[in-house]
Amino acid sequence: MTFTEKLKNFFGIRKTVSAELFEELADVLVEGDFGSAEAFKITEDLETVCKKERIGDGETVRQRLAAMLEDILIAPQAPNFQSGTVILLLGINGVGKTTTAAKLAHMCLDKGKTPVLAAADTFRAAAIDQLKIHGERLGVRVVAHQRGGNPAAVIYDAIEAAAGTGIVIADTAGRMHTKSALVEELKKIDRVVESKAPNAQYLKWLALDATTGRNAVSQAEVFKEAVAVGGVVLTKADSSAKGGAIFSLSSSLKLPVVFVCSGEKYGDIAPFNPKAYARTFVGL
Ligand SMILES: Nc1nc2c(ncn2[C@@H]2O[C@H](COP(=O)(O)OP(=O)(O)OP(=O)(O)O)[C@@H](O)[C@H]2O)c(=O)[nH]1
Ligand SMILES: [Mg+2]
Repeated sequence: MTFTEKLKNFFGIRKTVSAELFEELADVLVEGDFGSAEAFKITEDLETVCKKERIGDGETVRQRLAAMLEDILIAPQAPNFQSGTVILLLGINGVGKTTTAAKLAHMCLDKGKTPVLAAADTFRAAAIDQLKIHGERLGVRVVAHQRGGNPAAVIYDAIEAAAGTGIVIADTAGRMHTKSALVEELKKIDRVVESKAPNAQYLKWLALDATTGRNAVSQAEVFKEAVAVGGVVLTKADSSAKGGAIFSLSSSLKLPVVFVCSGEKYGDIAPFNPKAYARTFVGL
């Protein structure tokens, strides 16, 4: 049973609303990767509202919960792919950074923009080739150096290649947030972009795997602290993730989800919709 099914069942069997329901609900939310303090807070607020409005059936409680959850989520600003934008994708290993870079390039093409992919994962030769293959398929220029090269220099060259009109989409190497040397390297990349394109719209997005659970919050904390990440791309949302950690990104870190990816194809990316996310979370 997926978490959403579990939550759906939880409300389905409740014909009456009692204090126990809210206590149990807090536990269920924690099981769904909600932060525990947040789970207790929201169930308390929910209980207050339900008492005040004399709500007596589980289904209406569920509707109210969905509305409260929606209110927690920060609505992202629709990204504006204006000319000269630099997008830096970062995150831990295997979360879908390279795939997302290709999806964003595809999206730029759709909007009549000229993307330039920067192969700033110089760690593995295969990573450079992976991006080149996407570039060939999409008909998008890929700026790459040799394996082992300086990732900041790759982005520097990509910014030159985009010449202020294209949109640079930089893939970076997967790095554990717990490895400080790797996080330092990211800061260096960030400084180079800031000084090379001081007036450009510069978007730093953290790719987070939807199946990660509470660890997503730790990853976001570290990367936000390091380079002031401004948004999250939630990947692999097609998997049966529990998804409660996303609420903490908004409530504790003030970090909006910008895009949600739900498959491996170029078109499997969509702007984050807080209402849909909150409703799906509770099984509506
Ligand atoms: N189901 C699903 N799979 C995805 C999604 N995004 C990426 N993948 C798959 O996840 C795997 C890793 O994707 P990559 O894009 O290579 O991830 P990465 O973050 O660049 O990985 P490293 O460079 O090794 O750190 C690949 O098999 C992708 O096809 C998604 O939204 N849904
Ligand atoms: Mg990659």
